[in-house]
Amino acid sequence: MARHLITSALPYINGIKHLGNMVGSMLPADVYARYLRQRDHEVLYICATDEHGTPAELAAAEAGLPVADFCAQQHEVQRGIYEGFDLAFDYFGRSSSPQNVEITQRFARQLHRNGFIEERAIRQMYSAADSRFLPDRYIIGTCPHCGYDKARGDQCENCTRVLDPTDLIEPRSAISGSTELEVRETKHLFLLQSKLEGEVKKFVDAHTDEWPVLSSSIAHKWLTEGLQDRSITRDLDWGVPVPADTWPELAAEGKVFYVWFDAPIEYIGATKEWADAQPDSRDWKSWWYEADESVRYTEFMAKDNVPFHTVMFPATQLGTREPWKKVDFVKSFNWLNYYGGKFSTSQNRGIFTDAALELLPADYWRYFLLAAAPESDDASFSWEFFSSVVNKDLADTLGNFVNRVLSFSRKRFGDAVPAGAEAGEAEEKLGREIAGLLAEYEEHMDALRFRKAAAALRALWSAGNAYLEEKAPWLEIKTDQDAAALTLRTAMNLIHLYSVVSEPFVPSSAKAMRSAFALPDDTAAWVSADEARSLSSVPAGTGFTVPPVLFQKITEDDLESYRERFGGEPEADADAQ
Ligand code: B3M
Ligand code: ZN
Repeated sequence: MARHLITSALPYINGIKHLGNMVGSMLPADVYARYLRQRDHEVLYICATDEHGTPAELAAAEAGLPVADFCAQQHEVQRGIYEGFDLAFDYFGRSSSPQNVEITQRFARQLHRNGFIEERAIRQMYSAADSRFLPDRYIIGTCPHCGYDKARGDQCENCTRVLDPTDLIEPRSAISGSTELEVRETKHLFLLQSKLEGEVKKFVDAHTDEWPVLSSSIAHKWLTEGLQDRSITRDLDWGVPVPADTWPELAAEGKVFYVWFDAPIEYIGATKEWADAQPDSRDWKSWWYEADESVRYTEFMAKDNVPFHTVMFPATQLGTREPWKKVDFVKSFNWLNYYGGKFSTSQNRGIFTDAALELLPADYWRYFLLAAAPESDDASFSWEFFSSVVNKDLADTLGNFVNRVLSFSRKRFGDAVPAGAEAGEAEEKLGREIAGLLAEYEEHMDALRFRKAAAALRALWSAGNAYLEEKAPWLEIKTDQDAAALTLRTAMNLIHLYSVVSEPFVPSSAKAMRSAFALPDDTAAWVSADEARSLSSVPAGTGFTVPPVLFQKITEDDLESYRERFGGEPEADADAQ
């Protein structure tokens, strides 16, 4: 059995995330982690809040709180929301943890020892209007590559290229809008990525065939442009301090590491937080340090994060000359748009994760987001699309099947699974079909193709409906009780199978389905092909209850009120975050 290390891009602390963030990182990682656990793999799914940097400082200032308090509070808020989404992290840490400070400083010392960090005097943008040095992302201007006019100084989110603020055409302060930017000299640490370019290229090349095109093409695009040495320190109060034992002068000036330097290291930091939090203090190193071949590391992220994970973090790891575990598979996502425009944190447009949960249970969102996952291209959210998926797939196909079968059987045969006739040709055909669809579903899950996996899952649900329509137990019962009982027993076995295979997508509904049956010691352990074919894991005589309706349909009235509350038609050119 493999040991699966899974991480999803760390949600930034400055505000509540929207559904586009959710579908591009944490949700698919959770689905994959749940699936692998059900298949009896050892899984460690790690995530954390990304807490350092200017946006955190500014958001704290706006909230009138010291930044440490603000982060502690927002961490709890985000944690609560992810719990509401049923994200089963093994640990949800904080990049401001002492563990991350320690490991980040250790990385920096090692990189320095090996000649990959250099101190350089640089000229940096200083905004007189704001009386401060402006961090890269607080300088906005026109992207020299694609012409996007709201590119940030660290990266253009339109073409994903990583930028330097001095690359921008017509730069201005994002805080005050002032164009009165003056250049001042200050010292910073630089990561000499140019020296590591060959090694990073070798690393990326070794994975190109396996990674999704989106991941490898972004990595290659970045490598083709050549790896630049990058400044990895900032003049901020909030961050991992530059270690005084190695750089006394910079430490005395209060320099901290750039947030993108310590954030990926927090994947390791959070694993140590997890280990330290266990009463028997677990082993974190076997996942990360001199990990053996059995550890497979999969990362989940949206496309703008790909350069940092495929190039910059591997460069950082390689340059330590220590045996850190590097990523095996980078699963990346395009954007989920809102009515064709962009979800926007800054403009409060689209649906935020807290509001989503106030409206409807997590399973509705989980299933919809994955069924419409922006894998091969950007995808677009609309309330009409959302409600048609929920109503058709969840309410009509899955939910209705479960309630119809269980209530009908209860009415005719009482509160235990009826025995009825021996399985016949129709059941054999059904079993073969289910086993085939299950294999298809597994294939997509193993390959992390979530949209296709959702389609295969839906096909499994539909096969049950087709069987039920064909056998029509409500007619059979008029002439042949045993035939009707066989149909219902088979359908109940399908419900149990659905409860297992649907668990990664809709965990709480899956649990409700599974617990309809009085099966002692029943677990969500994965079904084998044989079990799928024979459809007999719920034997005749098993007691059952009829669960409340699993999925409520979204009505026209609901739609109307959602559109009104969230707005249906954003302007096409509004900027995004
Ligand atoms: N926090 C995502 C972002 O804010 C960033 C991910 C870090 S992953 C190490 O764009
Ligand atoms: Zn651009």
